[in-house]
Amino acid sequence: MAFELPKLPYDYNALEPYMDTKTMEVHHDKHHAGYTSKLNAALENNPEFFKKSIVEILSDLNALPEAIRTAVRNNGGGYYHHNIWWEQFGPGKGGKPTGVLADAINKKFGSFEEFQAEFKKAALGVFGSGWAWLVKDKNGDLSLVGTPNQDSPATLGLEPILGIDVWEHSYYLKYQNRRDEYIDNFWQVIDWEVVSSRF
Ligand code: MN3
Repeated sequence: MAFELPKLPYDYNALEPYMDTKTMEVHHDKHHAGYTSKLNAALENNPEFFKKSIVEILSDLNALPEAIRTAVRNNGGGYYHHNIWWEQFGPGKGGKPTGVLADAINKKFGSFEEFQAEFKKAALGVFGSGWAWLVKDKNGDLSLVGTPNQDSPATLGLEPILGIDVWEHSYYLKYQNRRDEYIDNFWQVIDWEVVSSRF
């Protein structure tokens, strides 16, 4: 059973004006689709890995034959991260987290606004392509990490709660070099119910 590209859970234009339609089309139908097909191609001759979840695979890259390890690290990471990416947004969302996630954020960062500032710093601090993440460790503690390329928090034993894709393909058509504006607008479309459910 090959890995499948999930359908976008809303229309391509649903996150306008914060994420533009053209970027959504290319990002989902070309980039995410590309990671998916390249992941499947990499695993083709080692089909036993299709029985594992993508998180299980990324959590133990050393279990993979060396010849396909880099391809799976890159494309498996890309596949997994974009699955998380689309799920965490929705039209008309935004606002702030509530409940236990809000409490944990306040405890760790002081306030939601301070968390946003630290998250932005992490996202701006990723040099070149990569992601910034709010993650949970094995003790349930929150922290922020930046990961280059498609390297995964899963490989570090961390669970992603919220991620921002800072590859240029995620924002360049609309924002060009203005990564900071893209990060500021990212909050407008976050579905905190989905994000909270990961915590
Ligand atoms: Mn991307």
